[in-house]
Amino acid sequence: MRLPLSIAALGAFVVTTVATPADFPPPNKLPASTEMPNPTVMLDGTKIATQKDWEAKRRPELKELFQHYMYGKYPAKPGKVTAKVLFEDAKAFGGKGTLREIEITFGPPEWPKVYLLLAVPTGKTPAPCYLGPNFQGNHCLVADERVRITPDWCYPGTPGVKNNKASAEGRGKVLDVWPFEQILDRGYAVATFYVGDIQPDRPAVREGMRATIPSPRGEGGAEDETATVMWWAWGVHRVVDYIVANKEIDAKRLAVVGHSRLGKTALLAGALDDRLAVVIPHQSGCGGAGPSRSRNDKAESVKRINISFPHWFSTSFKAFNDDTAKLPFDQNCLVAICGPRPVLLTNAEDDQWANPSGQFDVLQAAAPAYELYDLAKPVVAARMPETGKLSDNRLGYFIRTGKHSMNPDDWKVFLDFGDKWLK
Ligand code: GTR
Repeated sequence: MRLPLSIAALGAFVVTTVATPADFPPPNKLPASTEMPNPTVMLDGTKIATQKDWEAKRRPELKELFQHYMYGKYPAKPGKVTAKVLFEDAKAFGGKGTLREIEITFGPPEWPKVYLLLAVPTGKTPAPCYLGPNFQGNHCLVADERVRITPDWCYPGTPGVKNNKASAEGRGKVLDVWPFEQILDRGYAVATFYVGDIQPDRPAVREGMRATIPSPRGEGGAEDETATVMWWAWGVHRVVDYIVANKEIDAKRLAVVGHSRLGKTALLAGALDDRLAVVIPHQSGCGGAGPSRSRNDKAESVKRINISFPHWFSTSFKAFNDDTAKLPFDQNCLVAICGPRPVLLTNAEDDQWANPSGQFDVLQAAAPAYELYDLAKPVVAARMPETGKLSDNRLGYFIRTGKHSMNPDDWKVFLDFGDKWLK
């Protein structure tokens, strides 16, 4: 069945003809390929040769395929997004910026709200902005005593968290993951929210946005309808709804950033929303910018991630645990959907779990879609750049020494990439 399908919900605002999920075969009936599928070849084998056909046919098809087989359904966009400033400090960070916490409300009153911590550089508005979800809770990221402490489930190991509950002990204890001052110093605004506002990271508990839909519970806590990474990406889009209406921010210059599972989120959020001008999944690994068809035996596999984190991806993704060759896409196709917007994949040598070399392969295998556009060439480096050296092509790459973390050195690279592509 091929139907005119409105994909407005995916942010593309065009009506086009694409295969509907009803056309998609069950996983065991899909053709096998040990190579990453070419993003410019349709599911039925038709080769896409123009930017127009890419945007009208293949890009929408890929968005449907990723929802159907991996992340679950993109939820409807709420009708109205409203914001309330909870506090403001116009002389934050020694006068370098204005800091606010903003309560963002959408949907019916009983739905979760997002608490956005936003800093805007003094005298430099409208400013470009880095935005994304955080693991720790806003109160850990800055010292201001007015920042709200989330009552929701929190990650163990976070400063001040006991029995998965945050406390004032964590205030200002994690200053280098989202280094507000460093970002302001470079002339950018920064906006982040605790990811648990949208969906706390535990399977099979009907809380957060998961509790708002009648989703049957999948096997082992997997979500049949919308999986957790998709909810997180959708939450990022609600922040974008607010940000683009804020006159202090330049709506055309937004970069989405996330680390690890939140890097998976950043990539998905970027792929599904053109308002995000630059996409930076940091150490995102399997289910993010790491290939599902991995050749790195130190890297996390699809099977392993599906067993460890059954709720991150949809039930249908489990069908590929022992046969990733059947996947009708690989993560290169998710990067391709971001095109022609710049994407930067950042990694660390000791973080083989996130598959740094596989991510470079993904970047190269996304290039055919970018090459449909009239862009400066090459869109991607010919080989992986040496450690510590940023390849700032439109499909950019960076690897540093060290381990799995997000720190001010990484932010220097994110900001350098922004200076090239957002200024
Ligand atoms: C790991 C997981 C990775 C990555 C990481 C993180 O345990 O296997 O895929 O997401 O967690 O988010 O820190």
